[in-house]
Amino acid sequence: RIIAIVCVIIHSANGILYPMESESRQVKDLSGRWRFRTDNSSGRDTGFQERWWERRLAETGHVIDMPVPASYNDITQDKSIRDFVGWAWYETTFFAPNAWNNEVTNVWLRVGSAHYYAMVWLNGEQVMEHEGGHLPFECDVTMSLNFGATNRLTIAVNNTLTPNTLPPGEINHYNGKDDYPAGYFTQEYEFDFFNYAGIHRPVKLYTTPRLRIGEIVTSSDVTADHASATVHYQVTVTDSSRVGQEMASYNITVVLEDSTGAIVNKTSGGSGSITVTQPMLWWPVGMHDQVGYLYTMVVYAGRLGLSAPITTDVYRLKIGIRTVTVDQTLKINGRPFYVIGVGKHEDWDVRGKGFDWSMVVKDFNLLDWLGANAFRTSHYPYAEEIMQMCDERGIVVIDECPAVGMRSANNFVNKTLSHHLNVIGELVTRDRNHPSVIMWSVANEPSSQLPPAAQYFKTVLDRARELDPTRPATFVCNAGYDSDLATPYVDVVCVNKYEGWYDDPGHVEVIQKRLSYFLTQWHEKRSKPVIHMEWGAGAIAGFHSDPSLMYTEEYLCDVMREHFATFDSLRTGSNPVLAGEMIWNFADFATAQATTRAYGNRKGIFTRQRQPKSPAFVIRDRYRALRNQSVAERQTELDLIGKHWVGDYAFLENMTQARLNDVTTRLHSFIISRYI
Ligand code: BDP
Repeated sequence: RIIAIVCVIIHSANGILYPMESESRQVKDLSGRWRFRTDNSSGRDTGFQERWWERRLAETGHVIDMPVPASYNDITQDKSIRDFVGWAWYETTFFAPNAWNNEVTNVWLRVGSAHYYAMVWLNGEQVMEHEGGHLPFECDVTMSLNFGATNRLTIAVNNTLTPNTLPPGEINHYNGKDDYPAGYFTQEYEFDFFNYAGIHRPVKLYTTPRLRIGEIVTSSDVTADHASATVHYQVTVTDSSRVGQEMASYNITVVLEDSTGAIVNKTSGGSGSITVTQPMLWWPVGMHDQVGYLYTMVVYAGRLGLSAPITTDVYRLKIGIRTVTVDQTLKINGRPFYVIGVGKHEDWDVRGKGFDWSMVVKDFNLLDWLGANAFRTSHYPYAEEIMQMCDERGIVVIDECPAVGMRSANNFVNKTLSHHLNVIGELVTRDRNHPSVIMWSVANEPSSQLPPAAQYFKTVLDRARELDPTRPATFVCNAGYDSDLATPYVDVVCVNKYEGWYDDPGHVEVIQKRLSYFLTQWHEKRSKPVIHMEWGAGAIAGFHSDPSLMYTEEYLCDVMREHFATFDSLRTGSNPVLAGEMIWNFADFATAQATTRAYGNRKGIFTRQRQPKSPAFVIRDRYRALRNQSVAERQTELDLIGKHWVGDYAFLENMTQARLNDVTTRLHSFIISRYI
């Protein structure tokens, strides 16, 4: 058997603030070149029998260099490492400064993510265990560190998927099949991306005072005229030096600063609210000229001293003031928001799913080049650094759980459900302060036509809304509108359909009729806004034909034009069917090897190396036009109608005549379409 996973989760999902430096906190990044070996024993359990964590990994056998963060699969020339299933062992050493060794400092070890199951030892002592890739875990390692000396950190990760992991998978053993090699097995899964494994995000040490800020939860309300906002907050403080003793009275001060660092307002107490008059709202690209405006909430925590409060911890959290609501359509700050986005993957050459700033910044530049205003973290939570960039760049995020490939009834059982609820807890706790996150997606394409799916998804969607009442929740559906059982519980209907590809392959001439029928049916059936979350076609860069044929760049261009015509007929009017569109996929990506995949999935509008295929220019024309149109409309609405025509035309003076004409024309047609 390959590994029975038995464990106790030691880490706490309760408060997992991103490690930030401040006057009371230091961060030490352990990224770099680690030592690595796979456990190739037939049970993959020699590492546990021989207790590899108790000595230097090099003493247990041959070790190789392995970068962290990175997936290990594509780093070497060794096929057995690319396709390895089971326990892979990592080790690094680091120095813990003496300055950290004092009565008032705690040191935390935080793993940004490790796929799929991870066990962590520090100097031979087990300190953590965590199930699930894509989300961080951490613990207090103060008592396990050698201060003023070298420390050995060992992390074992196991990429084995079972019917109850998220995502699920299965190990197929070929025992008794004489025509296969002895002990042969394969890992199978129903999702369409390669199951990259390893330590995917940075491993960090950070210090906090013993009395520290553990958790900050924020949300905001904005008045209809946008003239005033209220920022609500809740701060949890913990004091590890006083566990089991009567807690001291904490002093918590919360200061809100604008983007220049000027103080907007301040208050004190563990929970409360701050009023902001004339707030700078957080807007996504395309809705306003001021995109991604962020305030900084500075939280000071300490004890009440005899004469004055003694501050021990300071944490700065970037927040955006904005609301998300759903009625007939999706609204940000009370204005209709139309999603023009992409489905993505964390997937790059060589490093696989490993976090890499060059790739991340490049992707954001491409999103801007495209004119996109959103993406979905298909099909798992992305790195926190990516979420921070979305906040700053005004890119809206639909934040997804790693529940993809739930295709059989044995995925909808209590064991999976309880893990799913944990994952939602970890995800919401990690991401709820990001203004860019406008909706939770609890799964992608589960078999929601199966009877257990109804109660299952009601439970997980309710959990998401219970943990975060400020955002809508959904899952992405590819069951039929007449067979799905779980969309009654979503706030926005999100559907995938590949018209012209999986449906009617090669027949672009039927796309408009069929797609329009399909989306309208969903809208009528559920009376909720609909986002077409995945559509597209395979296009291999450099394949050309006219008339277009499947797999050529021209074919995807044709598929796009037909979709755009349909989308335009459904996104306008007083009760629009469509609230958004997301092309699948931003870039080509690695998948499991299959006869239906030619060196991965080729539906990207960019190659895996991030070069544009010709469809990228087609979509760019559309997204940029929609984005600009929407800027002009919203700006007009805010600046003119929002002020009730009271004559504040100062902003017009700075416009060129051409821009003025443009705004005037758009304003005219906008008012006619919206108000007359
Ligand atoms: C959809 C899945 C997505 C796949 C895509 C495809 O949600 O993960 O990559 O199909 O087949 O069904 O390209």
